[in-house]
Amino acid sequence: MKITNAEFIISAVGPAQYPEDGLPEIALAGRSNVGKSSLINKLIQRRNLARTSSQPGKTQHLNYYRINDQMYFVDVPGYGFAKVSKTQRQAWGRMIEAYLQEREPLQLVIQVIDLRHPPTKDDIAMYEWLTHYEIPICIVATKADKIPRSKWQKHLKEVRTTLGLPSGAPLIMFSSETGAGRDELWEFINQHVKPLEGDADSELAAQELQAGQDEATE
Ligand SMILES: Nc1nc2c(ncn2[C@@H]2O[C@H](COP(=O)(O)OP(=O)(O)OP(=O)(O)O)[C@@H](O)[C@H]2O)c(=O)[nH]1
Ligand SMILES: [Mg+2]
Repeated sequence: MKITNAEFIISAVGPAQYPEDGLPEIALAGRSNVGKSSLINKLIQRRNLARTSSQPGKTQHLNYYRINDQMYFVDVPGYGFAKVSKTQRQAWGRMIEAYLQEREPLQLVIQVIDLRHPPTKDDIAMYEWLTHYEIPICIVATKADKIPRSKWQKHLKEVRTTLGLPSGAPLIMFSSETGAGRDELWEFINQHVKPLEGDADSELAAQELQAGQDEATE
């Protein structure tokens, strides 16, 4: 996928601030510090567009990034972050749940988990919640560079078993450090996210998306 344009749009605190142009949205969900923002940066090949940090809980709003004027990546606050007040955590929870359940342009949730460890209780709860609401989901197991290649399969299997992923459910291994899994994830996105229909611009965007896909599969 060739990224011609990637822009930070807004750090939204609620629906009133969500974009209104109807472009498809892909949300990144996952535990604090698991590597959601780094994954966005790697996908769009910008070093630091999405803010990353070694301190968990940095991303506290829904951060919108517009990619090639075709889609948004929405960086969702990490779950399981203990160092904020309970009230604050509940407020975030409500906003995120409402967003995930009701947001019309949302076409895909990328749930990011850490390949090094078995999915946590929070990961499992999130996965079950998303599947319960029939939200299209792709599991991405990141930080693959942190474990030896010889152990990848074993860890992937553990992820599948612990989450109870049905066979055929998408699970992609990733590393924001090395870029492993980047092409595969773009291919998945291009196959599963439908471009906005209706005007000449988006027709063109659809063609470009297709071209990007062809490029990725060559
Ligand atoms: N080695 C390695 N480190 C990574 C990878 N992805 C993220 N990290 C590191 O993990 C830490 C957290 O990454 P972030 O991308 O900020 O995580 P996040 O999920 O956005 O965190 P919050 O916004 O706090 O929820 C940073 O120190 C990153 O450099 C990866 O694939 N490999
Ligand atoms: Mg983040």
